[in-house]
Amino acid sequence: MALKINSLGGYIHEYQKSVNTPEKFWAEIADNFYWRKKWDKVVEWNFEEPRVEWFKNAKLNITENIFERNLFTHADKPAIIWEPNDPNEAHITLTYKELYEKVCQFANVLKGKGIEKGDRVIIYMPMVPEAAIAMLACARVGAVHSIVFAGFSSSALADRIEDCKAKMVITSDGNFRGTKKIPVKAVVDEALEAKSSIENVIVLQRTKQDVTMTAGRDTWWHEACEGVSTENKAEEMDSEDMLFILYTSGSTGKPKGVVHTCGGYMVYTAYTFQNVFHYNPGDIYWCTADVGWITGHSYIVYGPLVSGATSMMFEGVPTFPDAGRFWEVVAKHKVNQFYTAPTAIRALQAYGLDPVTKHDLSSLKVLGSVGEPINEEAWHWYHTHIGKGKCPIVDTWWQTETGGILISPLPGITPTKPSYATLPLPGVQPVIVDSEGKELKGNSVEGNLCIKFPWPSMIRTTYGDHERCRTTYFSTYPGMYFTGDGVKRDEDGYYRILGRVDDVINVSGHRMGTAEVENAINEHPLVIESAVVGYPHDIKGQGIYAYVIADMSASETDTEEELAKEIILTVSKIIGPIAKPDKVQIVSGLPKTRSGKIMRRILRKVAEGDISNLGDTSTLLNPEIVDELIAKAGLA
Ligand code: 7RM
Repeated sequence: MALKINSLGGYIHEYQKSVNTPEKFWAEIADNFYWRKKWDKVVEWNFEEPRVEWFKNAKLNITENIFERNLFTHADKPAIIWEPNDPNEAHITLTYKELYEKVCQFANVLKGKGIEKGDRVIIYMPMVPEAAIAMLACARVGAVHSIVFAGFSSSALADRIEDCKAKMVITSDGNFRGTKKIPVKAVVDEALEAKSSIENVIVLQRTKQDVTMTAGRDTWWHEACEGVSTENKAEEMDSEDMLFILYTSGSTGKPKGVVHTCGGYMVYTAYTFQNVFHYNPGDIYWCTADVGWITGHSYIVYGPLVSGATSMMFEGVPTFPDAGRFWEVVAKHKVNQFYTAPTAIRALQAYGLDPVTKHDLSSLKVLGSVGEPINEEAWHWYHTHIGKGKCPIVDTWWQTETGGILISPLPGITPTKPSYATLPLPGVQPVIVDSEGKELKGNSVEGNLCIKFPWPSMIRTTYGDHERCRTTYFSTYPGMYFTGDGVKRDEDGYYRILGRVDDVINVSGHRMGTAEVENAINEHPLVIESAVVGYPHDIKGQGIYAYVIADMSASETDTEEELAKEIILTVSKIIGPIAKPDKVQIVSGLPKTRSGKIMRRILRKVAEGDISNLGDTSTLLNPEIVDELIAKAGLA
């Protein structure tokens, strides 16, 4: 594919072309893909409704671009190399031909279970090749997959099933993670206890732990595949037909179903994959994300596989059997591009260099970072000790809603700068606005990050509620997509992402709405009111700090410590362990304005442990509460 930019001049040229003649620019890139029918118009859009259509009336199937288009040249090349949790278990390599047959077979299984184009299918699975097979089989038959990260609780899973009215769940018996065996099917069973739209559950056998199979509803994956043909003709999809829904947290209590469509998503993820990682044929590429997040969708499965790349999938965790596991796997498979999250780098940094120097990392060429701002210290450690000073770091900024990477260095081509995502990729037009929505032009400016022109993989709608898409992303600054992130453009024009400016916190690269966590806390019977804020955390980037007003008199037995523990358990049950507060402070009140709004700024300051600059608290409805907060946080 002639998609790769090879020089700084090439980047500048492509960037200018993408701004001056975007339709010509994207048409030339899209020409490299296999379309059953080409588009009538490259892009049609307005950010008022919003309505965004790319490659209008083109017909395709993304899996034909992965398989049929490449089979003559790629049949025997590895598509997926899967490394299991336990290093003593054998790894699995699936060539493009083998993966193709498995996808076709499972596509036939889906059809046999009555799944048709447009039906929603929930995937709730560990990091095994079958998770990718399930995704691709859905895409093959035109079903819309919605992956729910397997760490979410049964009630979070049930909410998502209900929101998209899914017909099927694909899951596994259990999940190996480090030394743990986590029940997965049992969580699905709990989610399906109440009446739901689910007709069928397909269960992959992975851990061989005991599960209950419900007759008429549940089928084992291997039994469902027995005797099923490995030939399947892909469903014809419109460029703007839905490919998948992925739920993500925002500033309200209820996660939104971000909708991505077929044509633009395919073109953009493949284009950015090849350029940002500088992937060359024969390279082994490894992204450590989970397929439950957008990074797994775009840069483990779709981007790499549409590009004919070899994509590694890892089932385990960075610290099992020891903190050298990532590096052991890099050495074992001679990984060339390695893509992970700052939280993982910081966690491993804490174990020192022994686990690193034991392994031969000389195959590495490019290192990537994603999910949260990477602090300078972690950047340097990654650069020096993992990349041995010779691998460019691509700090990739993007979101579930953007579908693909928007701001990132191109390795070896454009400069890097520690803690900077640096420059927009071709086709991306960022603008910085102040709180009034005035564009801040020129360099050395700081404000809110918006994008003023559409790119092919951008969000199309929030499932079932288009108005919510409009108000969340397109109404704050009319005519622009608002990212929710603060940003600085430095004196050289490089972008540095400063973090969220809304009520979203980023815990270990996972997005959590503070309102979502508050809703969960409020489910505890003794809780009257709660307020959640993020605070700086050495490893996770941000930790979760919960202030809780509780009616202790309603219960004789609870001490504050016991109550805090119960609250943490409640959150774990309602959302999942990733949303557990790191600190719970029981308080008698929350600082409020006279109109009853919680002053989160004060709560954030106390959580940070910084009580200088609390500002004028005298206008509060209850100024005395501030002293109590400070005293209870041990800061007095
Ligand atoms: C890919 C992903 C999106 C939010 C985003 C930012 C933060 C992501 C970076 C980053 C600084 C980065 N999707 N974020 N990447 N902040 N530098 N390179 O993470 O939807 O789960 O999260 O993550 O705040 O808005 S996401």
